[in-house]
Amino acid sequence: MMKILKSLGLIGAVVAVAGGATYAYFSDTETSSGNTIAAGTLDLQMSGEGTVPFSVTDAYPGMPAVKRLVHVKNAGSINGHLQFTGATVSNDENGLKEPESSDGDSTDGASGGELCANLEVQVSFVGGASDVVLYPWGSLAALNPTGDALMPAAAERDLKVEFRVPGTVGNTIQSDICGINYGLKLVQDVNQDGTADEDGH
Ligand SMILES: [Ca+2]
Ligand SMILES: [Ca+2]
Ligand SMILES: [Ca+2]
Repeated sequence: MMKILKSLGLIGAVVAVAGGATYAYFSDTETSSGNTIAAGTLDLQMSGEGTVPFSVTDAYPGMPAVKRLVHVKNAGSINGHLQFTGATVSNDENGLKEPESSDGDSTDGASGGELCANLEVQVSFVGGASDVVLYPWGSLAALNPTGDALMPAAAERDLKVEFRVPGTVGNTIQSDICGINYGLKLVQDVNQDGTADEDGH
C-alpha cells in the first residue's frame, strides 16, 4: 500500500511541475469581411387595356358579358401574393326616364341610379400556373373577393374582370350610369417560400 501511495505522490509532483510550463499549441484565425444585407423590392406594375378606363354605352338587360384584362407584373426582386382589393361604385341616375318612373323608380340624382345594384361581376386571375377565381358570377354590390395568386419576382399574369346585366332587370336601369373603380394589391410572401402572405393565404 505504501508503494502505491508513493507512486501517486510522484505523479502528483510531476503534474505540479508540468502546471508551470508555457504552452505553444497551434492556432489560426480567419476574418469574413465585406458583408452587407440589402432589402429586396416588391413593385406591382399594371399595363394593357385594363389601365385605360373603359366605357360601355347602351348596356341592356341580357347583354353578353363585358371582359376586361389588366396585365400585372411583380417588377420587384422578392416573391409576393396578388390580391384583388374590391370595387367602389357610384350610382348616377342620369335622368329619370318615363319608363323608369312607370316601373317604380323615384330616386333621381347623382346617387339615385339602380344599375350598379343590378350588375353582376366575375373576377379571376388568369395566365399563370393555374387560373384563380376570386369571385364567381355574383352581384357587384355583394362583391367579396377571396384568395390570391402567388407572384414570384418577375412573374406576370392577368386580372380578368367581367360584367353583365341580367335579363331580369327591367326598366329601372334605363339610362343609369354605374361608375366602377377596382384595385389590386401585391403583398410580401412572408417567408419567401411561396406558402403564405400576411393574411395566411
Ligand atoms: Ca333611381
Ligand atoms: Ca334608374
Ligand atoms: Ca336613369
